[in-house]
Amino acid sequence: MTKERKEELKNLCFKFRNDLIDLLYSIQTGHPGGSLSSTEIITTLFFEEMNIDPKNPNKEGRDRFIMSKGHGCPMLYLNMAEKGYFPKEDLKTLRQVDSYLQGHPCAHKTPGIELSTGPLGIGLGAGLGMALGEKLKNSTANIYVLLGDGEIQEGGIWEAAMAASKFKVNNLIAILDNNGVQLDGTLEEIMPMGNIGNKFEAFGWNVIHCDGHDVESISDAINQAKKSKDKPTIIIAKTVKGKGISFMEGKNTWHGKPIGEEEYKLAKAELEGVV
Ligand SMILES: Cc1ncc(C[n+]2csc(CCOP(=O)(O)OP(=O)(O)O)c2C)c(N)n1
Ligand SMILES: [Mg+2]
Repeated sequence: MTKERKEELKNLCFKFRNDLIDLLYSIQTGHPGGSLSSTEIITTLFFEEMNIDPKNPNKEGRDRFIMSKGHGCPMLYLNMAEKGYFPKEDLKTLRQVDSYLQGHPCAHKTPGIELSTGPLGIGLGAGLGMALGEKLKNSTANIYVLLGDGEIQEGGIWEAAMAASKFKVNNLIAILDNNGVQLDGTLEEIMPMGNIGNKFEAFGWNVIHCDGHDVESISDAINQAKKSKDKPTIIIAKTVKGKGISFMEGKNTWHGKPIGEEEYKLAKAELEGVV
């Protein structure tokens, strides 16, 4: 990745963080923590790596993105609006009754959403099905599944992991938003996951580690994943929940709570200090 391109993507991520705070403050609901931790992952996929066409969201042979940790979708919507899937103007309807931008992604309502999610643990199995389907069509499309680290405590994740290695779906690329925090506390407090990379390796996966807040590190990991010949890949992206807003960083209390007026002012001042 050139220095210029890296700078462009970093600026885009900065803008998305800023817009996210405005948006979630304005609607007084939504999930800041897990949206902020996946900013660079989603932006690298949508603006650097994925073969997609917002003007033709169902195009044959397109890459797929599944937001398995569905609660983080405000960041996904910001990326999709910037990309041109729907008007930016509509973002302000987020999580309102009758909006097509629901608090968890809805494939029936929103162009470009490949799978309705919200109940954790379903995205990897669905992604495996899509990966197999693409292989049957001799397509070169890749299926990307964004998982939360609390989410992988769901049993269905490990059933999908077993089957994915059996079926050798090298076009399935899971990315783990490894922020170490879930809804009610840290993973260590709630359900320690031990060495997640070793667990996936034992299930027959190709395991790659990257810095989940460095667009170049994420992009390199994805390009390495694309070279896998006969194994699905998991990219374990080290992240910080609430990244970019100091008082939200690493705090499960910011998983899903409305941003108050003072907190909003503090967050904005902090973001403005960055530029
Ligand atoms: C099956 C299921 N159980 C519980 C929930 C409620 N819930 C929503 S988000 C969340 C925590 C998820 O933590 P993690 O996967 O680490 O997400 P992140 O830290 O990236 O926000 C929980 C328990 C849910 N959505 N689905
Ligand atoms: Mg987490």
